[in-house]
Amino acid sequence: MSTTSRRYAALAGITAAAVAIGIAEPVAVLTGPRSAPLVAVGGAIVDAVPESLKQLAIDLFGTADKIALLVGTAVLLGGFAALFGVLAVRRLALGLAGIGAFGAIGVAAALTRSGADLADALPSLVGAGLGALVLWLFIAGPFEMNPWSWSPPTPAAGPPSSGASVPPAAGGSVPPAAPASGSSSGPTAAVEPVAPADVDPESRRRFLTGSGVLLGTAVVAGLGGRWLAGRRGVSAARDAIRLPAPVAPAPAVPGGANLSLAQLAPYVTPNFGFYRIDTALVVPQVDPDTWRLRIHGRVGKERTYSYADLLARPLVERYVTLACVSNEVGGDLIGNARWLGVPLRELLDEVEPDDDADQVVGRSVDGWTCGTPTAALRDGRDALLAVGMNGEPLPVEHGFPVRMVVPGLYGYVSACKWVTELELTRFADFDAYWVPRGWSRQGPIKTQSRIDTPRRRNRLTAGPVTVAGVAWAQHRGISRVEVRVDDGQWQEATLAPTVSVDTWVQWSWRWDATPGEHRLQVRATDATGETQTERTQDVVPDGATGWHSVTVTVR
Ligand SMILES: Nc1nc2c(c(=O)[nH]1)N[C@H]1C(S)=C(S)[C@@H](COP(=O)(O)O)O[C@H]1N2
Ligand SMILES: [Mo]
Repeated sequence: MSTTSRRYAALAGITAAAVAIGIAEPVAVLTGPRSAPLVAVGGAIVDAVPESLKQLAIDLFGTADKIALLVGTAVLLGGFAALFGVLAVRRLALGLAGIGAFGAIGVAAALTRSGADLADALPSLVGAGLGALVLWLFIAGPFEMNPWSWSPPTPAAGPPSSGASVPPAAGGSVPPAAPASGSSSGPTAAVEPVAPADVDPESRRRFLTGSGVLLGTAVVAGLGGRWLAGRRGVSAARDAIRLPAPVAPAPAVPGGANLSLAQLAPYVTPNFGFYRIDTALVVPQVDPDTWRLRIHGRVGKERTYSYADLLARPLVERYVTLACVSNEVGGDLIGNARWLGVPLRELLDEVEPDDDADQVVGRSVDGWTCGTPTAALRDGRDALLAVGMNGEPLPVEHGFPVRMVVPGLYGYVSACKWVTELELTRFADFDAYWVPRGWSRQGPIKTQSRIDTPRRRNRLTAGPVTVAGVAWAQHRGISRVEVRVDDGQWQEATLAPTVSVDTWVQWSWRWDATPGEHRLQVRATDATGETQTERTQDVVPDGATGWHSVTVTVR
């Protein structure tokens, strides 16, 4: 097979795959975005890949890891599709089998997502069916496009797929030697395609126009489907919500809590800049009108609450700093917001948990789970079933309509977004999502500190330089932050005021910088008197440790 024919064949395969995936998107508008094959397969990959790989993806792409995964999946798929096209020229059944296999993978992925029903198979089925049709059109159908099935003048060597569509007159241009180079692997094998010079220009034009039109259709259908799905989302319902005022408002942020330095994270993280971590490839769209929270399991009285039930209760508002266990030393997977919600303690009191129910499993609408110690939800800390974030209904990607927020615990064991179920159980009986994937059952936040300014590439001049950053030990509080330069004496930094022990605190230190390269280091001590350990530990299994350092050059 010539390189040129192989390229055409690959294009036919890619076009077929693009049609399959593109057309599946508008179908998924009916069956739900998670049933679209690309998202379903991507989601299955997210759940299946080893933790180390996932961490690598977060390291490489940060919070763009999902886009990277979708693009990666699409590129890989394109490669296979090209291969199927080439195979199809040799034997159509092989190409069709390839598309069928991928359709089956799409169906399997869509059906094994939690909460899936049979209809979720539809986008992959329709897509694979149309993809197969396109491949057939190009390779052997009425739209059959040369060059590969070019019919040599001698009928004996004619491939079975070359039909009446080959213009007989053009046959005269085929050099008589061409059939001699043909494969002899049986009646279904295509003859070795002729050189590009022998391609019927009419046929080639038709081929390129056809694949161009189909590729365009696939892109329009794909993007159109996504757009439609977005319009069917819950942003309109969210916009219509007016949250009641809290009966217990958050304490005012004390003046000076925010040092307002250019590179320093603001004391309150705006919603648009708040880090986002979750396993959801498409953001769950949960209608607040039909949303329910069921609290059940090892309880005396199982209860179910609606969104209106929650809003009718006395709401409290609290600043709580959320942190991700995957945050590296010096990393930015941490943010502080003002959360409005119902104290979880009150809801748990109403269901009367059994004494041995030491774990509360929060379950999201997409099946993700976290396991929180029941004690942490009942010991008086401000653990909330949150409906508001910084004065707005929860942003959709931060868990709309309702999520959990628990001061002092990493998000993976406590901060269930799109929560729809709380199950009282025991740690001995159930492992939540990340536990079998190598993470610790218990996830108390470790004392940490970060230098936000100066940064490595800043141009510094000798003289006074403000070194500043944040430190956190949620629910214990920070009592001291120290900085040192080039392994010198630890110097005590000034702590800015803070709202409560549940949030981070800004700190600053005046450095009399001298010319040369210097290493700045920071460490914090929590209110129990324990100083952050120097020992470095990776984020797995229960959070990174070590001192953050920044090396700068002063002129
Ligand atoms: N439904 C759901 N909730 C989730 C997660 C998830 O994957 N799915 N990830 C958790 C993790 S690991 C963290 S750190 C926080 C992050 O919350 P944010 O995205 O609002 O910052 O959400 C938690 N809640
Ligand atoms: Mo996390």
